[in-house]
Amino acid sequence: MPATSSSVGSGAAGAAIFADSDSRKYRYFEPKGQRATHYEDMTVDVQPDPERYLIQNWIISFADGKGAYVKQNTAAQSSNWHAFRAPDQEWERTHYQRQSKIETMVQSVINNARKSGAPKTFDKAWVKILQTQLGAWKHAEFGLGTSLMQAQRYGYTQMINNATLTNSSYKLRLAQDITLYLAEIGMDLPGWDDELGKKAWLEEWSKFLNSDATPLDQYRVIRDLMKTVDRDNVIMTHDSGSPREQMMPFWETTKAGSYMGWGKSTQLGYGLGINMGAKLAEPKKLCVNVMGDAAIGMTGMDIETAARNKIAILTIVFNNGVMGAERDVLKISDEKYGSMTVGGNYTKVAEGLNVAARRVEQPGDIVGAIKEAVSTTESGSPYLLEFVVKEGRDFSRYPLAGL
Ligand SMILES: Cc1ncc(C[n+]2csc(CCOP(=O)(O)OP(=O)(O)O)c2C)c(N)n1
Ligand SMILES: [Mg+2]
Repeated sequence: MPATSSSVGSGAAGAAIFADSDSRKYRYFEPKGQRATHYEDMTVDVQPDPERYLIQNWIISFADGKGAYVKQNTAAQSSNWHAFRAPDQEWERTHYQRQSKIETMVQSVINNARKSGAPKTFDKAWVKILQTQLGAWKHAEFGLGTSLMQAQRYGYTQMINNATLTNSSYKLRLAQDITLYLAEIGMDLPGWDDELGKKAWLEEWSKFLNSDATPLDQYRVIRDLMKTVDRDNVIMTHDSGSPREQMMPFWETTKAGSYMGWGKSTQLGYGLGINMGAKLAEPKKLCVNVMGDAAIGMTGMDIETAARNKIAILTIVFNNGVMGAERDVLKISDEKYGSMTVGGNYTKVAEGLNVAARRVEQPGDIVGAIKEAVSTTESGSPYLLEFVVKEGRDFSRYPLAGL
């Protein structure tokens, strides 16, 4: 009779003796070598597969019946994906270990160079190369990293996804390492200008940041907000969706803890709660959440909580009448059901929930409205500022589908 946990009375490993308990063979997979490597132990069969275990086929599938992971997802083909092993055998732990080793190495190279006074002997031409060429290289690495990250979505098995992702992460890390390295050595090199890249980038974006267009440009609102509030005494946050993409690159913090950036695809509307939490923790600071119209649609009634409890937050709504961030991914449902369309008048909603509010449509009114909103929060009441904005899918990042 086979042993079961009830016949044995314990589910602990080793509590029962099975027919093959003493077998020295691997039950689920054949290791490449004599023994399974740690990598194999940790990654093989992490993803159940209809060809091996899921006799009922994929438990989740797309509307057309296509399973979650199908071989056609990737142009790379194999007669046996199960046998795939990444040549570098990387998984999370080795990945973090290697990265931390690299960081330590970079840091000690810099420390040693500093100790020996190396920066003073740097050739001028070499400094130029570091500043411009090496400085440019980080962008290429970043681009490769984000593209690889995107590519893994189309991988067939998690073994492939894992291999692609760890390598993508190395690319992003290298971009970051170059940035940090240049910032670090730049401190020792007279005349070093690590603002060069940033200046060029801001110039490229100035037409949005300084836009007088109507419907308003989100970047113009962010620029004016940044100029108007006392950035030393704020806690900013953004919601999921385009507002995150718009705020993250351009909001310049002046103090640690003054920006709560969060979430890849976090629940829309979450920022409102985060912002109330921030205000409760730091009542003297101006706490601002920048959210889209779909985002406030998810949780917006909670501004009444803020009014009732005198949690004097500032909610900024970018009303573009659409779920802009979903433009690439909701094509069919938008054609069939108009699912992208959202919107309404959030100023009226706010007023109905006892929150003072103002709807802004003209660029010249932005600053005045922000000042009015801030002074209301200073008097202890929440405020909602609604900006009527363009759809706005112009993000400062490499184009990737889905947010
Ligand atoms: C509860 C929830 N539903 C769906 C999503 C997926 N999602 C991410 S962004 C987005 C649209 C955001 O629209 P909006 O808040 O209006 O911002 P916009 O991109 O239009 O500026 C959706 C539906 C999510 N993150 N959370
Ligand atoms: Mg929207």
